[in-house]
Amino acid sequence: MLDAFSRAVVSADSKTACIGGAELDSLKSFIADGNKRLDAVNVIAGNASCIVSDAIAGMICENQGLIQAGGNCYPNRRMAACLRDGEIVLRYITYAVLSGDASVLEDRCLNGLKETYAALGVPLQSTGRAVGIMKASSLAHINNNNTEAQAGSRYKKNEMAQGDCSAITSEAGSYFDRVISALS
Ligand SMILES: CCC1=C(C)/C(=C/C2=NC(=C\c3[nH]c(/C=C4\NC(=O)[C@H](C)[C@H]4CC)c(C)c3CCC(=O)O)/C(CCC(=O)O)=C2C)NC1=O
Repeated sequence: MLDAFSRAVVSADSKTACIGGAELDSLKSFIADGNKRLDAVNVIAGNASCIVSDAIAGMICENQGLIQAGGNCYPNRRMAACLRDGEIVLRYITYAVLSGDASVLEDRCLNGLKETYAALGVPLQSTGRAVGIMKASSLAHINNNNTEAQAGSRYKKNEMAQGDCSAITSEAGSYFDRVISALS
């Protein structure tokens, strides 16, 4: 498992080189923008149960066969496993956002997941859709532009500093995209 710092060390060591200019510049911005990263993690983790349950509900709403006999969210035991998997995926994404590196997500969550799902008959496309909804909702939370229209009675305005979140948004988005592509 790597993070932005250990990744720089591993990459320098593989070239038998000292940590140099470009690597230090990228670490400098990692530190300078650290509070944005912490806010992003906090806002996803703090809204995780809402983000997960909304995504699974949305996935089922669009494909109700999932909760009928023969569907992979039927009976409740499977529904619970699906919600749990949504939480697992989102949790590993928060770890990746925190460390600025996807390896924790790749190694501990995605490695072998597609094969596991294939063996269990868990539909990959539906999982991808749920992850896509979690992505939209998480990125809205990072940018603090989640709305009452989207969230209904569960709407919660997040208290955090306003600023340019474009870099952390696209980085966080890339971790969701990794999950989707690992499952397709
Ligand atoms: C550390 C990381 C980690 C991951 C990622 C993980 C995933 C994981 N999901 C599983 C099952 C499952 N996963 C789902 C998920 C879904 N079904 C659907 O229709 C939806 C599309 C989707 C939810 C979005 C379901 C229904 C099962 C149970 C399948 C079965 O027992 O038939 C299983 C099989 C064992 C079990 O049931 O607990 C594993 C290992 N476990 C882990 O420890």
